[in-house]
Amino acid sequence: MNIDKAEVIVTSPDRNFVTLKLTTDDGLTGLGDATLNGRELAVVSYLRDHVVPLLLGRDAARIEDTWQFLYRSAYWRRGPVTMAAIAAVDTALWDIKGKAAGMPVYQLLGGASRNGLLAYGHASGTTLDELVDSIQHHLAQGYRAIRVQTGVPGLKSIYGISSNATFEANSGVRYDYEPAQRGVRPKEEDWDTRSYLRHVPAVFEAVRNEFGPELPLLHDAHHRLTPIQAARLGKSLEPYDLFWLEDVTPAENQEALRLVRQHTTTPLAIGEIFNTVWDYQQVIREQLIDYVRSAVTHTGGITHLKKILDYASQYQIKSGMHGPTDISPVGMAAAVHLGLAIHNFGIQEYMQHGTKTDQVFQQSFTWKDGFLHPGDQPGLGVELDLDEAGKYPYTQAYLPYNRLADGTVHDW
Ligand code: GCO
Ligand code: MG
Repeated sequence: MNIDKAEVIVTSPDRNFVTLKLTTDDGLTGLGDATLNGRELAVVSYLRDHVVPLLLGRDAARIEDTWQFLYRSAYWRRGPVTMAAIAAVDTALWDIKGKAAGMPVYQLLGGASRNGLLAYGHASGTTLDELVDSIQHHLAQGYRAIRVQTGVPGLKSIYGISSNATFEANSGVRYDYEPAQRGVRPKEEDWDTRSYLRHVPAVFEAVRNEFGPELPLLHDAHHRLTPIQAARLGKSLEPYDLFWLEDVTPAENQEALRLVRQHTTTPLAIGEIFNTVWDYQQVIREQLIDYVRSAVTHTGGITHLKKILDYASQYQIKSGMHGPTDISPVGMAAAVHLGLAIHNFGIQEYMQHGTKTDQVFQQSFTWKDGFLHPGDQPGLGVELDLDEAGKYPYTQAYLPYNRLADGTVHDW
């Protein structure tokens, strides 16, 4: 079962996606997600120019060996572009192995450890009324855990707040947030940490008063705080019993979390921009976090993320895999198979893709009563419709960035 064909497919139904499709000489196909939001074509080149020539003729059954070969033979290691490319190959090979065995991928990973995956959705509002409406809308759809992002008085636009009218019109999905904007320049947003820190606890108090103590609530600070500011936020949110507080400090400095940890019992999640187990070495060993945020797509695939999560399990740290819409349905399916199989699953982020995306990628994972299940198709259970994909050529898009009032660039 050798790899006979390797195609890199770029499509932009509701947003850009990069997909690797491998075909074996006995006709099996496998898909892998290689989407790196705002830097998509860098991964396309890495795959097309450097990886595809190495794959042709290789034994498709040798997943671990292919991973080690691509990682070690490049000499230049780690980094989001490399790890997204390796992830796509790895995921496609798991898809093929599942199809060859006639089994869904989660069976190959040890079988189901639970009936389904608790998933959280993104509620947001510029005002409290909008936020409450957005939470109600998510609950009505079936979500049983909610990420809460709020506008801050005095700031024009801020991470995590959906501009509903446009998003709904474009994709059919209401009240979900898509940060990448199509265009030739990134959008500039504004930021003020003191206003944010003053405003957020009052919002959580209002949300708890409205929705009661049971509903799991999450919040993403998106890398914006210093360690002492993060410690203060965690402490001030303790009365509202958050499921997690995410990315409180810039992810590059993992030691920062020591200080945060000393001051608060609010659970911490980090890792959506990490790409290997080495990024997690300290935060797992020192038990500085409670949830691993990585996606299969950005962390070298199922093979490598499973190793990270197995390591985390020794410290009672659980999964909280990244699942915004910039993870394609292929990347989502991979996450759902992995999450069903591992023992230390925590929660799965789940933003629904738009209708065009669902036409390009035929998916068999299901979302019912707030829980995801990968389904029982052999492999990952996702197929790519090449004709549909061909209708939507790549469109340049950038993530926004931030400036403070005096013009200084700040973490976004
Ligand atoms: C999340 C993330 C995303 C990222 C996006 C960048 O928690 O879902 O923070 O919203 O900003 O994936 O591409
Ligand atoms: Mg995040």
